[in-house]
Parts: sequence; C-alpha cells; structure tokens
Amino acid sequence: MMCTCIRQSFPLFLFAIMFAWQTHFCQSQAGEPWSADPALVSKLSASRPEFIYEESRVPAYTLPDPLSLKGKGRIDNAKDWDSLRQETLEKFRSEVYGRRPDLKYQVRFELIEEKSGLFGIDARGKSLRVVITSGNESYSFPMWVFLPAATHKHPAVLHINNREFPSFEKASTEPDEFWPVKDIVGRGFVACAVSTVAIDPDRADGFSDGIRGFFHRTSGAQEPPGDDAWKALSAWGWGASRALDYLLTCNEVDPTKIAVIGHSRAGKAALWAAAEDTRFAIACSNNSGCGGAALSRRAFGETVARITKSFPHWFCDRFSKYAGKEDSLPVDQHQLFALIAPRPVYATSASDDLWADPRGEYLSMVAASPVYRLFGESALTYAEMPALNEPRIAGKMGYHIRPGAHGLTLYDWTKFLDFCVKQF
Ligand code: GTR
Repeated sequence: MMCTCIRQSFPLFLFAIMFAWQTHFCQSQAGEPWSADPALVSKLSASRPEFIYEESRVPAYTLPDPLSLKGKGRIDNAKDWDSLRQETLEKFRSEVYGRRPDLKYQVRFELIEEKSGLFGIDARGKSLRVVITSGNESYSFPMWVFLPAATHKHPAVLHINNREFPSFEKASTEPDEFWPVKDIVGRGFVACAVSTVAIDPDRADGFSDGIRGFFHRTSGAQEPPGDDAWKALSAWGWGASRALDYLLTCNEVDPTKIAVIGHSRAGKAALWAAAEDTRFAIACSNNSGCGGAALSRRAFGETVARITKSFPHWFCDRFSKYAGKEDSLPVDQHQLFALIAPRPVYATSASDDLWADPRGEYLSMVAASPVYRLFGESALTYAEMPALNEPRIAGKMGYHIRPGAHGLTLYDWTKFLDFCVKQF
C-alpha cells in the first residue's frame, strides 16, 4: 500500500523538484535590470554639474534609422545592405573617425625572439616587429603573439592595448589581468597584442612621431591633412589590421576566426577597426563610451564637446562641429555596430563607469538590431538593461554590465571568450 503510494506520487514529487529548481534557476538568471546607483548619480551630478548623469536630463532624441540614409528609402533585404553599408561607412569616415589616405606601402614581419614551454601549458611566444616601408623610409611597431601548444589551427584574439605595453619578457612570465595571456591561450586561442602608442602617439601633438606623420611625409604631400583626415583612433585600427595581416600568414591561426578587442579608447578603435576591415570576424568593445559604443545623442557623461576638446587627436576635426549639436550628426554610434553586422559583436559596461554611459552603450546595440535582423539573425532587441553579471546574448550580439569601475577585468575577458567560443 505504502509502496504504491510512493510510486504513484513519485512523478508529482519529481515535478515539484524540477519546478523548484527551475524557479530558482530562472530567478538567479533574472536579477533586477541594472540602473545607476542613485548615490553615485547624486555625487557625480553635484561635483560635475556641467555633465549629465541623470536619466531625467537626457535630451529627447531620434536616432537615424540604420536601414535608411537621409533622402533614401528604407531597405528591407540583406542584398541591399552592401551599398547602404558603404554609404554609412563614408559618413563615419568624413564626420567621425576620418578618412585613411590612399596608402602605398609594403609590410613585413621580423621575428625578433621566440620562447617555448610557457605558462606551464607548453605555450609558445613570438616577439615580432611589424615593419612598414614607404619609399626609402620605414616605420615599425612591436607585436607579441602567444600560441597554444597544439599545432592545429586556432581562433585568435587581437588586443589593441592602450595601457603600458608589457615587455615581451613580462608578457611571457607575469600574469596580467588587462591582457591575461595564459587564460586566453589556455582556452585554445592565439593571443596577439599591439600597442596603441607605438602605432600612433596618444598625444595632441603626436602627429609627426606616428604612422600618420610617416605616411604624410613619405607621400610627399604639400598640404596639411584636411578636416576629414584620419586621426589616432583610426591609425590604431589600421595598425591592428597589419597585425591581422600577420595572423593570416600563420599556419596555426584559423583565418576565419580572428577577433579584435580593445578597452576604452582602444575599444573605440576596435569597433572602428572591425568596421573598416571586414576580415575581423568578431569585435569586442570594453567600456568604450563616447565615440565608441555609446549613443552620442544621449550626451550622457562624456560628450562630443568634451571628448573633442580633451582629445583633439582622436577623431577627425569635423567631429567637433557636432559639439552640443549631436542631433545634426548624420550617424550615431548604433550604426557603428551596424557596420559590423552580421558579424558577431560584444560590448561591455561597468556599473560605476557612468562617464561611458552604460545605458547608452546597451541601447546603441539594441538600435543596431534591425540590421542583424535583416540577415535573419536574432538580436538584442529588449530595451530593458540586463542585470549585473548576467551577460545577455542574442544571436550574434552580446553584452554584459559588471559591478565596479572603468577597467578591463578577468571577468570581462572570460565572458568575451565565452562569446567567441559560442560564435566560433
Ligand atoms: C577617458 C576618456 C574616455 C575613455 C578613457 C580611456 O579619459 O574620456 O573617452 O576612452 O579615457 O581610454 O581610458
């Protein structure tokens, strides 16, 4: 009798357990949508009243439709995207990041040093110089490449590094959260890095010392660069493309699986690099904010006025004319994500990094979703912010916001690599 009772109620019992587990699981996956800490908002608003830190002060705005350009009809199928993409790219070149000149050069890669048996996982490392020659002159910058032990083809992640570039020795031996080589290689990726400042100095007066000045000189140009000429962000992206040229020659690298990542100013450069160079299979922007992932029209935290004043060497000169007039920008940053479509793209924010406008970074991805959907991909369409530490992935788009300050952490890397594994 007892036995029959247990047997009969067993499915019910199992159902109850599953229900409880699922409810718990769902709850732990569905925390409160992130919103900025009110105490932090008050503090920042009080100390820097000239900047917007409160949602209620965000101006009303209408974003340009990524599927149509001014005066043109709306496209509704993927085969029309190429020409619209080209027009959008041109707008970004002429008004935001600047146009790269028609460059005549040769590139070669000099192997300086090799190491093996690294990180306790038998990884290998190569120190290289990327040498650009134009006319009789050369310009070079370093590149570090670390490879897993196995010799089959691996996906690769190229880091545009905007912090102090570690020496090759240091990168081969000392753990570094900003570029965690061992973790990247340990997960089966080739890890590659270039340094922003070695490609083009991160200084308002750095023109003649970097790759832009080099090309200006060697081209014999008589006139100074125009107001739509490329600046440092675009130069860093160009340098990343030369590292990509090298990775494409490596037997150990799967040429279809090369991702680019950058933090903050290098996050802006990584997105632009992937827009200009479709050989990058995935792009990741970490805390890139104004002029990167975040919508300019929200004018939240850092603004066009502020960024073009503080960093006149990042964007083309024309960008500064939109200071305080973001509504007249012919594009906004969601269209930068659209330029990467339908390739996978990932962005991150940090909860205390209100200067970079986390909500504006996420909404920018959402506003790019119509282009992903044009390709039949599911996309980030839900306007509510995800909860902290709960990455939201939809098709080829992914985003997370983590607690803490502006920075590139091991958490950010782990989630980005998870995304790459999933996409590859
Ligand atoms: C800040 C700048 C941001 C961001 C950051 C960084 O000073 O205002 O746009 O890019 O630097 O690169 O760390």
